[in-house]
Amino acid sequence: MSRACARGSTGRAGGGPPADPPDGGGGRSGDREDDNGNDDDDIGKRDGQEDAMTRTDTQGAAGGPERDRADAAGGLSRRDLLTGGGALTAAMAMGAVGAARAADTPPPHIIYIVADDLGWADVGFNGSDIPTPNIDALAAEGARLGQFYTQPMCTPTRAALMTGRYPLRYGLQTGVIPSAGTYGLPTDEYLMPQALRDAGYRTALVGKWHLGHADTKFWPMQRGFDSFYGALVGEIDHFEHASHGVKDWYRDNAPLDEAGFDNTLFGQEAARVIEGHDPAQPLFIYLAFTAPHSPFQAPEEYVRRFAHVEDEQRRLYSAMVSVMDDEIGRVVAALEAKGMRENTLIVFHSDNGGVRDSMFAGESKVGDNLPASNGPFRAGKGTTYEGGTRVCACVNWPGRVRPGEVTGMLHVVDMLPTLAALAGADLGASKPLDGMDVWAAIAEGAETPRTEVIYNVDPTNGTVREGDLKLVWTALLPGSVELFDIGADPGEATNLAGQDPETVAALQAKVVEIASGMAPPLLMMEAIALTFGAPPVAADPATLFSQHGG
Ligand SMILES: [Ca+2]
Repeated sequence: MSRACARGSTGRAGGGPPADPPDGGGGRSGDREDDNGNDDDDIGKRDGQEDAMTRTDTQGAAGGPERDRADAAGGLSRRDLLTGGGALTAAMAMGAVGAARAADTPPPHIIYIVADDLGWADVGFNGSDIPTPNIDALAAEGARLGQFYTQPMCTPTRAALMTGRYPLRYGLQTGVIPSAGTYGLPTDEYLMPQALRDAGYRTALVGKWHLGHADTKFWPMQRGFDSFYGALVGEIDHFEHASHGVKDWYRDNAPLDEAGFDNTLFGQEAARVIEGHDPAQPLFIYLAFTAPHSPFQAPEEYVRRFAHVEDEQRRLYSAMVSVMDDEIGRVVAALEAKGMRENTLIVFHSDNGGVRDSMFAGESKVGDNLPASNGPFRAGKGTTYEGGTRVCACVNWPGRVRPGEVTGMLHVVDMLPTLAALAGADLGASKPLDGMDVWAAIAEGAETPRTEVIYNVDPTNGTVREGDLKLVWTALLPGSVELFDIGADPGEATNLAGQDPETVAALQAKVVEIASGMAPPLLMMEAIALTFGAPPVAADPATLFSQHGG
């Protein structure tokens, strides 16, 4: 079992930053030792099959008694998996994983698409009445992920994706970075674009970042992206490209002033990047739409498509989803025109569930009749119920991902080690990963190696799942304890806590253990600093007593 797998559970072996953290430009440092003093040659290599591709000397030459015994039994010995002599057999045994890692196969281009606050049931492939033919085509010809989990909100999910680590490890487990926030994803984390760039990829962020904006050290091009086009904060006016009247629209590190609906511009830009790309170099585009996040806005021609939808918010929300779907179609067409489609892995998922409580809609004013649908799942964004964390998701790579539904548990932290293995990227500079390589589950429908999920642990809530049993422990007074059997009751309708106190106690102990090791939430630390460290703000004399006629 790889180091990543061994640490894929609640345990976080070791800790502390790498001896030589990557610099802001994603520079790659040399060999280093891991927390246990081991050379890092194997770190980031996920499974036996990778060893099979690369090792030829660890166990001696292929052959000899052990190999003979395995051959006689018609099976694979451990040595088969550890020696170059067993590479072909191991690749066959591992199916697409081995195939994807074969030396004569170039690493895939990767288009990683994230929607913002999209409800689980708001894509055609999950039964929506909003037509999403382009996304549906990716899902139909690829793997639909039936239990793909994210964090409950934007910033934490994006951080988990970039790092392969739960946000509670580095202080992003609570809330999102607000427009007034000064913190960001800590710069000693080694991010997906750094790893892929170090492996030879061209890396482009098109869309929303939301991992730090107040200091340029947090910006995307300082974190591993070769180019950046889009917005830094979490919520902008989709036409004005501004938050609270402050422009938030950039090309690379320079502000940009242009007209247009942001999600249309994102699709156009991604297509432009593809059109201008030399296919000989692997390409990574992180395409992070702002649709269908509030404020609910869309170009008029899209709103007209949904004139039959009576509710105004649902009409606008549907129009936003439709724009995103069209733009995904534009991107796929650009890949086809460039002859890149066959070797391009496309991932699509939402960053969290649809909003079902206006408290989590963001800074925009929204009406009570919230438009997103999470289908059978309880609640939505901002909560650790399934509606907030189990998101619509699919993965497509022609000929490499077997069409069908993948039913096992997967988490967004798994995507970094999974993509790194496909890309031949080394994660030796990463801190201990929570994610694990889940490619065999995605590509072949193999059993997922993930047996548990930490939905989140922060000072207000601890939610963990082992197997099908999920504890939702709300610590914020007056508090509540709920236990659900997700397999039998995915809608979380029946609280089993009273019937199974032993499981509750065991999962609570686990939450407490995780909480005792977590990093302090940066949002709360900033609030405390504001409380005790900020200069006083004097009231404007012109407004004093104005309401009292003074
Ligand atoms: Ca979001």
